[in-house]
Amino acid sequence: MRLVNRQWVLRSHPHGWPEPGNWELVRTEAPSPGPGQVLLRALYLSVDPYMRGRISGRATYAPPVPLGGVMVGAAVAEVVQSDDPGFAAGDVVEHAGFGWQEYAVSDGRALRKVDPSLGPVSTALGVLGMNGLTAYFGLLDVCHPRPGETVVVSGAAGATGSIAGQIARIAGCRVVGIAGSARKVAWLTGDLGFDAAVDYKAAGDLRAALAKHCPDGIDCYFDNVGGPVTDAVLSLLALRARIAVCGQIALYNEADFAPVGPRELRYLIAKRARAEGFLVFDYGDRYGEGLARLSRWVRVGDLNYQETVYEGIDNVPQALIDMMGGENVGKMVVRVGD
Ligand code: NAP
Ligand code: FER
Repeated sequence: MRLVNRQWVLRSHPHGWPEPGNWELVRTEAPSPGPGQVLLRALYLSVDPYMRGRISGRATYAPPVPLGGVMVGAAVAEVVQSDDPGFAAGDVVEHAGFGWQEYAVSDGRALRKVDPSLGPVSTALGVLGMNGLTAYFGLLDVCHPRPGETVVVSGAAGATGSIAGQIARIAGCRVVGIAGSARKVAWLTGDLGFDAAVDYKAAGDLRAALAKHCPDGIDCYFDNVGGPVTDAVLSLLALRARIAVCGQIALYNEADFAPVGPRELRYLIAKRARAEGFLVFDYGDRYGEGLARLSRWVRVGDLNYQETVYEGIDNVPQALIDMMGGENVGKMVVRVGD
């Protein structure tokens, strides 16, 4: 059986915003599984903001994708053939290191089995995967929200922010979201049960709009975006506020470096506030706990989610670019197989 494997390889490093032409779709022969290995066929590929760092040519927390190398990325995949007794043909798995391609071989240890009874299998890339876990640990472990406190989430209608805000609601907090369209704001205050939400693109004076919804100041800030949005939030912190620095997507496509550093740190002084960066991978030994609680909240209807699904391997680079441009509501994934 000779299977054709289409793969996206990196051809050039973007300067500023990426373009599809930074990658090339090549056809190769699918790999054969070795002893103990599993052959996988992609069902859904994930596009994530961290990918912008991996194509920059500079080392981040992980090595960069080399020119000519297959683009990194997580996938939900179906087991085609298995020489690992823990996996059988037909099993659905999540593989963080799958890459932007149709087929991959893997060691069983890199795979997480996906339970299709929990919801669409694509959720293993979002609410019941990396984004849900990021929201769970970032909010609960870094922000330590207490009932009655005011929690602000930026990037609130995205894969991570939409979950972080709902966990804050479940924790008994007053939740205010910041997102980039009227449709997103309506989703946050409707289905997701946020107490308020602000469209940062339409607000004009964002600080004033937020101040109206946060009369006692902001106790916790789950920051997905940085930039001018975060400037506005920092001026409204409450005493002993906690900030989880999850992401700074507003800065990722700035050519070379952000125009200025974290601008408004002066506001942390009088409020004795704490800002802390975190990586979800540091919580690897607690993923079981996180996934169990996230699954339960989804099952009982406490946690809502949405996905934006692009079709076909041809569209993976565009999906990444559109996600960074805010075209997604909830998690952006690309369906590449049935
Ligand atoms: P996402 O929120 O689903 O998608 C990105 C969103 O960012 C877009 O939909 C867009 O929504 C918003 N955005 C883009 N440019 C912006 C700007 N200039 N100002 C304000 N908002 C902007 O993506 P995600 O995967 O959940 O990631 C969200 C953040 O979490 C990213 O910063 C990512 O790097 C970070 N992250 C961190 C970890 C970790 O371990 N620390 C793990 C996962 C993700 P609008 O329409 O609202 O603009
Ligand atoms: C992310 C954004 C940035 C992320 C990791 C980083 C896992 C790390 C950046 C660096 O090392 O400079 O979404 O997710």
